[in-house]
Amino acid sequence: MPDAMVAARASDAARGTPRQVDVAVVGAGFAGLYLLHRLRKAGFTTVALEEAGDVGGTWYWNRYPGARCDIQTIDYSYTFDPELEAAWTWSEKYATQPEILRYLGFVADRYELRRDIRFGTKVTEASWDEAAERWQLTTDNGAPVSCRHYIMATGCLSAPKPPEIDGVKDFKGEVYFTGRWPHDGVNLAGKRVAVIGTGSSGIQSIPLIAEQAAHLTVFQRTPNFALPAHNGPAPSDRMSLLQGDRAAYREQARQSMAGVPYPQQTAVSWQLSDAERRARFEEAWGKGDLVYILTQLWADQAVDVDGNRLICDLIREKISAVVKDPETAAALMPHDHPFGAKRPCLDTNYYATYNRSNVTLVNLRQEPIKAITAGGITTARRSVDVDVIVFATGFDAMTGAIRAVHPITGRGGKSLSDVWAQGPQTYLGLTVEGFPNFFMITGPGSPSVLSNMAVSIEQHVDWVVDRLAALRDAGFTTIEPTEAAQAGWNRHMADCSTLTLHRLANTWYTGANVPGKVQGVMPYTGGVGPYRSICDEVVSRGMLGFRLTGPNVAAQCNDGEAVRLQPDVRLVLNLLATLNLPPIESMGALGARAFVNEFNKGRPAGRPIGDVVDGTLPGTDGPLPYRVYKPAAPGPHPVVVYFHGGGWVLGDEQSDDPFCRDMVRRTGMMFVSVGYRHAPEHRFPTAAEDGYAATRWIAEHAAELGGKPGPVLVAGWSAGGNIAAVTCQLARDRGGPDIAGQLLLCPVTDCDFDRPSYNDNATGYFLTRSLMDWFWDLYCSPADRIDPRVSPLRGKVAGLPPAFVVTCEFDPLRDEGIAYAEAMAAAGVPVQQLKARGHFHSSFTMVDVVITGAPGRVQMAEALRRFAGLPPEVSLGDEHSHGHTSPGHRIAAAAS
Ligand code: N01
Repeated sequence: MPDAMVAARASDAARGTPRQVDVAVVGAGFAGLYLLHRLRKAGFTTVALEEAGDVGGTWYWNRYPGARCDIQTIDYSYTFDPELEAAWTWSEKYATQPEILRYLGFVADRYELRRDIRFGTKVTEASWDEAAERWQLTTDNGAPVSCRHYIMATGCLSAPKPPEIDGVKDFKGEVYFTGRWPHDGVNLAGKRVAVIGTGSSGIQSIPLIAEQAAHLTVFQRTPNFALPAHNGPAPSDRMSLLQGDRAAYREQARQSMAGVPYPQQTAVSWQLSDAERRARFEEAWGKGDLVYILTQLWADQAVDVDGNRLICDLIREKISAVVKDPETAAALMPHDHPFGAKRPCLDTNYYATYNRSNVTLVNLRQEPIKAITAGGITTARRSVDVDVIVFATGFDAMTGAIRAVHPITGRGGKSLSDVWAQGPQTYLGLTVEGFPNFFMITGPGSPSVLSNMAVSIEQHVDWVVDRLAALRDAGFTTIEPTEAAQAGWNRHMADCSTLTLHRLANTWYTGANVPGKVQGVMPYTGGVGPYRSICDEVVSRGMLGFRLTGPNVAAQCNDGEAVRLQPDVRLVLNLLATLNLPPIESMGALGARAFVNEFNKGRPAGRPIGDVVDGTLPGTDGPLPYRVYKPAAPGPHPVVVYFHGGGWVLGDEQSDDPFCRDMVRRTGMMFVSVGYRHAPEHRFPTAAEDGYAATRWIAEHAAELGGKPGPVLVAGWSAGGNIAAVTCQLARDRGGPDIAGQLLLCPVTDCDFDRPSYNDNATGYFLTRSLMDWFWDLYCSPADRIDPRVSPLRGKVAGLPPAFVVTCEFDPLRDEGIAYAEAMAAAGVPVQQLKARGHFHSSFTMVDVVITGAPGRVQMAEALRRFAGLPPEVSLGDEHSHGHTSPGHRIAAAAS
């Protein structure tokens, strides 16, 4: 219904006439204020409904002693107006809550925002009125509101979590919640105080409460990592970067992973000596900068448990150096989660506070709270009498802020609570299918709390307001994501959650802190810059995944998924695209080899294993080089003969080094990588015959090489997969050697270029159709191409060893790999397939770059162990948990 008719109908209404606006916003914190400013500038009529008595959002409510931001304030600021930036100077590196609240008040005054905010007003219900195409809101204060668009700027941590402890009502003393601290302060002097909870709020407030209280007892369920803030003036190095080129500094933040302008680390932990790692750690510890220590030590710190554990150990050392009582120190050391998987805290004198004589730590893991009584707190071992209890027990995060605030009813009477019963479902973290014209700022599914909120809020608000303006200009009155787009985003979210270690901790990020809440990683873990580019891409692809309607325009729906690639594959391909490399096939064979060598130098070094030994073996026409990769555990180990990729033209026995090392670590088996001869110098069937000859020699000399005598296994990637497959056929036909299993990773199996994957993935995924053409031309004449020694799909496939065949969705070779697996299975060969969704030809060999390839390599390792008759345990490497495996982890693992 057109706005004018709605307004006319509304004006007829009697008492309680709704206030008509284009856009209603809930919340007047960082997000709500910027929204009001942008909406007004874009010509929309607006109102913000705010429960509090003034602006500030989280900074209005969280007034407990010690409350500060944990992102440096120069970064935790609005950047949309250079004049605003020039008009405000922060007094400290980490501003206090009162200063941040003053800043938000200053912003509200500067842009005269308060006139559009209705304070002291809670929305009690929001319903989508299908006929009017408007949201109808009721409130607990004043007239209802009718709006075309409804935007939740409710923050992620605004719904405090009940303490879930029996007897709170019986307590006769004072009770405070850090998230709802009295505005006129609390006098704790001379009182016996209990603090329950040691998250950021507890850790920030405990040192200051200890200074006032007669005695402070801290009830800790889970220790958290805390780092000294070293507060003071803003660091001069950061200030000079900002002042040197403010625009570039801000832009770098917008494109970064966490919303703070730091570069991506490239050195991996195992490339650094103990001394180098310690030096990096000490520097970070001295800086007092959460984002720095979370991102700048080594590249694997946030994605790999081994790289992460190094930091955990160093922090635990720091704790034991500060806390004098060893038992207290031990209780304060986190062991149950990777560093960063739960939000670490910035502290001032936190650990040292436990050296005070008026502070006691109660370890609830050893003595859980049984009840709160009239006089204090009773644990399994003692009763502690207190005058005051401070609950620093956290929030029903992300969804709580939206879902629990008020009933939201969308199209067809659907309730948001029901739609989210199994966890939040969103498209881009901004919208929900079935809820037209409904938006969330920093909602679940967006980077939000895993980023500098100020940067994410500006990006969200800009995106939403720009879209609303564009819709209005085009005559559209509704916007809603499609089911397919939302399902795709949820898959992408699950894919992203395998990138980091957040899934391995019980936190409010996963909903694990609220009993009964469905668990899964709620914020987007793919990074701020990538997220921004996806949102932009959705627009440039014609509002991909949204249905737009309007009274006088044809409906528009360009349905589809925003991201079909695995998140890290997308980053790799985008990076390659920006390099604008000439096609490999234009370089000539020598040039291409030189290019691949250079390219490989830029990748992370392979991981340490037991031993690496080079040698040569007698081939049919002379020696062939090989490289043996041995596990650290004493042998002898089953032997895997490995053939590298490179289209029969490129690479050598060392060129898949990270993959071989990774598989050795995961399988506990020995890999012998063979340097077979290359085209065009040595054309078909040299590579195949070299592969077969090498396999036979290795099988015969397994013991000399340090391996286990008996059947060998073969494995190979790409053209190497081709050689492995051919070797199995030749071994069957030529009387040996005995091969116990074959791992074929994206193998070439046929000379036919007509299968769909050759067209679907002809360009854009690094291995192109044209490059494959070139490889074939260099290796094999057209007449020879149907020979099973190069097209094993055309050979006899019965009687082959059991196979594990991996194919990647975005690979020209996908369909011929699947065809080979199916042909073998049809011929009675035991075959298992891994059809890797969202992956490209190089996904699994780009170890420590394409992190989402790790679960696939776990499956490959399991298959190889099974073929070798070994028990199924595989070293999960970056996959295993620090003790507890959260359901979120299981969700993520299942999704990949
Ligand atoms: O909440 P939390 P928070 N019995 O959930 C414990 C942001 N923030 O308010 O871990 C006993 O982190 C709970 O124990 P466990 C920041 O993003 C930022 O401190 O569930 N204990 C945990 O120790 C932060 O991450 C700043 O075992 C119970 C604690 O209470 C987020 O807000 C400052 C319990 C809750 O920790 C939330 O921080 C403050 C029970 N029944 C907050 N229930 C800045 O510096 C819970 N706990 C910007």
